[in-house]
Parts: sequence; structure tokens; C-alpha cells
Amino acid sequence: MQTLYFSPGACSLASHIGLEETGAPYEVKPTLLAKGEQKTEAYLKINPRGKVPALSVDGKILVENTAILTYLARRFSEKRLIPTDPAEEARCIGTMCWFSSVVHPSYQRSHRPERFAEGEAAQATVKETGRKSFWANCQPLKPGLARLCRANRHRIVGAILSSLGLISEKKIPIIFI
Ligand SMILES: N[C@@H](CCC(=O)N[C@@H](CS)C(=O)NCC(=O)O)C(=O)O
Repeated sequence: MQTLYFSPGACSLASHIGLEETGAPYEVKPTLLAKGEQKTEAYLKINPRGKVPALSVDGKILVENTAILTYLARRFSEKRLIPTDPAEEARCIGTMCWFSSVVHPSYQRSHRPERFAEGEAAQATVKETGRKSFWANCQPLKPGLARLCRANRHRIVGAILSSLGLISEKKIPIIFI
């Protein structure tokens, strides 16, 4: 049995979409970041890092969107969620890594500046530079997203793109990070 620990509006949406794409049955355990449920003793036993998503597969816990999505793509290979050619697969995984290591942190700086700097002025700078980085990071994605939608294949990357939601330069959607 598969169980997804997720929070609505958070980056766990990427793994959630991936799970849906497999068509396999799964359970969900909402873990609400707004209520701090990712820091409860019970959840820290699932993921000691206190982050969503986490996917339990027959009792084995997987964390990190890139790992979860790659696992799902390989486990349900008949769904063709990721390229089979090794170099193309590496490119796909590289895109997911870029989301989690570059795009997501820039978003985090714009929404949680207090995690990166002390004092109002410093936090305002972190927030603004985070917002600008996030926006700049998203620009090259637009044509790729359109192409993916048209091709309707290799949907794992599409799942990650979708998890960003609708964005605009001035208003980045609020999600909990
Ligand atoms: N690199 C991780 C990021 C996980 C992450 O930062 N999740 C956020 C939600 S978008 C979280 O759980 N934040 C809660 C917190 O930091 O307290 C992944 O891709 O799974």
C-alpha cells in the first residue's frame, strides 16, 4: 500500500500528481503545514526533516519529490512517465533536481525571508531578491510547459511544473514552504 503525506498548496502536489498519473491506489494523510503538523512527534517519525512530501511504500518511507517521482516512474514504467533512454532520463531528473535545488529555494526566500536573515531591512532584501530570482527562474519554463502540454507525454516534469501553479511577476502564489 502507498500512503502520501502531503499539505494542500505545498510542493507535495508534485508527488501527488505523479501518484495520480500512475493510476495505482493510494491513501493520503494530510499533514497541514499551516497548523505545524509537519513538526509533530508523530510526523517526525515519518520524516525526521519535518517536510512534505513523504511516501510510504509498504512501510518504507521515501522523501524528496525528485526521488518519489523517479521511483513512481520506474515502478509504473508502463505509464511512460519518464524517458527510457538513459541520457533523456538523466535530463528529466536534472530538471526535477533544478526545481528542488534552485527554483524552490528562490520561492522560499520570497515567502520565508525570516529563515534566511535577521532584521526587517535584511529580510526585505532577501524577500525581494528571492522574488526576482524565482520570477527569472520561471521564464524559461513557459515554452517547455506549452510543449509538454501539447505532447502530453513524459508527464513527470509536467507534474513538477504544474505544482508551481499560476504565477505572475508581482504576485507569487502563497504556498507553505
Ligand atoms: N526538496 C524537497 C522540499 C521539501 C519541502 O521543503 N517541503 C516544504 C513544503 S513546499 C515543507 O514541508 N516545509 C515545511 C517546513 O519547512 O517547516 C522536496 O522536493 O521534496
